[in-house]
This record gives sequence, C-alpha cells and structure tokens, in this order.
Amino acid sequence: MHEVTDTPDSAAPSRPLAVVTGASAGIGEAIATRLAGEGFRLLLGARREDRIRQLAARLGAEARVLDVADESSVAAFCAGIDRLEVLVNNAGGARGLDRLADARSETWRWMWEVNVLGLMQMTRALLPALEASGRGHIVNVSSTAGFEVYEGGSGYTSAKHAVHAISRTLRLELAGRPIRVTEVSPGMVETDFSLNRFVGDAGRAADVYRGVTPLTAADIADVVAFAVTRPAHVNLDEIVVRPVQQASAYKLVRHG
Ligand code: 8X3
Repeated sequence: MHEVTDTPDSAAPSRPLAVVTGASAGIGEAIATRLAGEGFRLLLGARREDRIRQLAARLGAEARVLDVADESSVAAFCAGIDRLEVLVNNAGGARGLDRLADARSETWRWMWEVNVLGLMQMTRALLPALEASGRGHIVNVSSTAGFEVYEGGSGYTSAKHAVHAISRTLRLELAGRPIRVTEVSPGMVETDFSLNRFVGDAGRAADVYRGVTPLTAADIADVVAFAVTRPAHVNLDEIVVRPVQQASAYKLVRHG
C-alpha cells in the first residue's frame, strides 16, 4: 500500500494537480521541483520510498510508492484521484547495450514493462480524471531513441518507438476532448540514466558524457514546464531537445 507523506493542499483547491512518475531522481525529480515552483500541487510516484518521501517533504507535496510496471501498484497509486490536470509519464530507463544476437530477455522485459506497459497503465487509469478536470495534459517523457536507432540499443529504442506510437495514437483517440498529449524527446541528458543502463559501472557511464556538455535534468524540466503552462487550447505535440554537440544518435562531436 502507498504511504502518504503529506496531504494535498485543500486550502487551495483551484491549484492544478500534477502527477509525476519516476520522480525520485533525475529528470522526474527536476520536473517535480520545477512544477512545484510553477504553483502545481504534486502527487509524486517512485519505487524508492525513502527518496520520494524526502523530495515530497522538501516540495510540500504528496508522495506514494509506485511501480508503474505493477498493475496493483498503479491501482493503489491512482485510487481517489478524480480530477487531474497533468500526468507526467516519466518513469523509464534502459538496461544494457547488447546487440540483438546477445539480447537478454529479462532486460528487454524490464524495459518494455516500465517504458511501455507502465506508461499505458498509468495513462489508462488516469484518463477519466484528466478529462474530468476539463484541461488534462499528458506529458510523455520519451527520447530521441523514440525515432532513431543505434547498434546495441534495440531493447530501449524499440520501447521508446512504442512510446512515440502511443503518443500519436492517443492524440487521435482524444481529439476533441480536453486532453493534450505532449511527447518530449531528449537526447543526451546527464542523469543516472547511463549508470543504470550499465548497472553501476561508473567508468562506462562517465565515458558516455566524455568531452560533451550534455543537457541537464533541469533543461528537460524547463521544457515540460513550458509545455504545461501554455493556454489550454495549445498543444505542443512533439518536442525534441538535444545538446548542441549532438546532431543525432550517430553525430556527437566530443571536445578535448
Ligand atoms: C537517452 C538517449 O541516445 O542514450 O534516452 O538512447 S540515448
């Protein structure tokens, strides 16, 4: 069951509510911090209870433990949310950089469950609340891997291609209803993404960013904040954001 660390601010019921998944670190934490600054009430979800509680306490938000890949966890997290302005589907990640010939089913399963099924389950559960607010907004934090491919990346790129397909499909299915769908696709961002991909191999993770000024989590939060603060009739469908030194998955100019 979830743990509530704070009660949403009942004194200000008109403040819009935002749910952020994967909020305990990196881009999710930065988005949560930024949206709090923009005046949103926040309900934060993540698997790591201690970290999500600390962040929620810092932001005056509510936190609930959430594993987006687990249907019962999603149901417990979403219970009682009957009106929601913003859902940020941020939970996700990559595991490994194995070529298909060496693909490990368990890492593929994890990537598809978190990046794809998790996003579907959260969205399906919260669509009624998003519609009920009269100004719902789904922000899918995807990746340039949603439309590019690279060797060794097919487990992750195929999952993010699915996020791209889901975002486009949702826009068709929701047309005419008061729910926006924005897909944000970052290129290289320095977070613990690579450390997680390489299962704690700090040297290999650091090498990813060698000679590059990568994007920061705050850069992505900035973009998300911009998207969700546009007038309700304006939908930013797709936003691609990369470091200046990165032109594509295969064109990265390292300095030094
Ligand atoms: C991360 C971007 O290029 O490592 O989403 O797949 S990449």
